Amino acid sequence: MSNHVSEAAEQFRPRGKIIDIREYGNGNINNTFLVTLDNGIETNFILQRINTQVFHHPELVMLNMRISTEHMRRRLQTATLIAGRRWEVPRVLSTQEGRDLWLDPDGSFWRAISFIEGSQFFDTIRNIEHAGEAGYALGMFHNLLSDLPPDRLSDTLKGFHITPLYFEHYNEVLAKQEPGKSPGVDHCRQFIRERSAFVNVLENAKAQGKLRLRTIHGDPKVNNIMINIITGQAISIVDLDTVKPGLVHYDIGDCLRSGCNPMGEETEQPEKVYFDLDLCRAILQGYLSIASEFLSISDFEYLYDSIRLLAFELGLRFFTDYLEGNVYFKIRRPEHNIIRALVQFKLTESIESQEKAIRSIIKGLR
Ligand code: GN1
Ligand code: MG
Repeated sequence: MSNHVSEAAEQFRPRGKIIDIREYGNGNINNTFLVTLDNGIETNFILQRINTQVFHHPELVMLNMRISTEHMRRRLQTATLIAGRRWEVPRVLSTQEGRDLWLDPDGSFWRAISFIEGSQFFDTIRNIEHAGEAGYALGMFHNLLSDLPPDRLSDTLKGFHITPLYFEHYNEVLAKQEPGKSPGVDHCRQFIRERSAFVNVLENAKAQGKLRLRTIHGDPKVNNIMINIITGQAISIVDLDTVKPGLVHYDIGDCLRSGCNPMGEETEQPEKVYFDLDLCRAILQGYLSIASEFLSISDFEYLYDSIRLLAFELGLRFFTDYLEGNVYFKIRRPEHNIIRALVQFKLTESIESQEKAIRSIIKGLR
């Protein structure tokens, strides 16, 4: 466990005695812990050490989190959106000095967030109902933030989901050092080469004014969607580090690339990966049931591309990180990032081979 974790937990402890701290979740960037308190009833909170190699301005990350969560909570009080449903917005917890962050003696930043009690997450979608709930959760999130002007938020991660910039960086990494040859490396390089024009699809549409910036989540993968343990309904979407201005297409694409891959993004068997159309339909249905009102015709036109692009982009990011010596994503073995890349590229291929069917699902839901 990281240094200073118990000391950090003490900074945010509202009331009660800390009885347990354990590593929690499967994040690729920050270190996350679940802290359990004994304060009559057992309660938990989430404690995280922010990876400042990735997030250079943790204070702006926290400010974005404050602005967006407060906005969502205000909307929830007036909205008629959730008739009969429970929906929770994670709360930022303060230190005893009233701050959002605690800086430990080694220079690490810590922050704490409320835990959504009575909920659990899954790394893959279990069934059609779960898929619908995942889509609903993202739609709910976009809906609650649809009237928060994106320029109220800072750009806390420059270039995030700007695929042409990832592509440029990939080419720089290649130019610096020719990677050794192996079937995996050769396959990835060719796969990327064949799609070099496609990387611009969303950014071009943005530049042409066809798609506009909104407030987005940035990372709405399946395991960030919290499911009510009893009812199976989605009750929250967590991991708000990347809430910032962006295209909703990044979110929709990311949610689908994550949700429609029944093998999961951490599978060791890339050859078995495929994109599941039934899950795709259910996620989109859940999403559109609450989000279609603010999507334009041209937003719909780019949905297919966003699904294909976000799978491809994540593969490109994993592969680049592999070539660069794993400087961004945490790994558990040396080949981890190239296997992850192969998984996303196989998923991309499966999306491409089902283009017609995916477009017709989208058309049917408009
Ligand atoms: C990272 O740390 P985690 O697991 O929440 C990454 C996402 C990727 C995801 C892939 C800030 O998210 O963009 O989709 O890994 N987050 C950042 O699992 O780069
Ligand atoms: Mg994240």
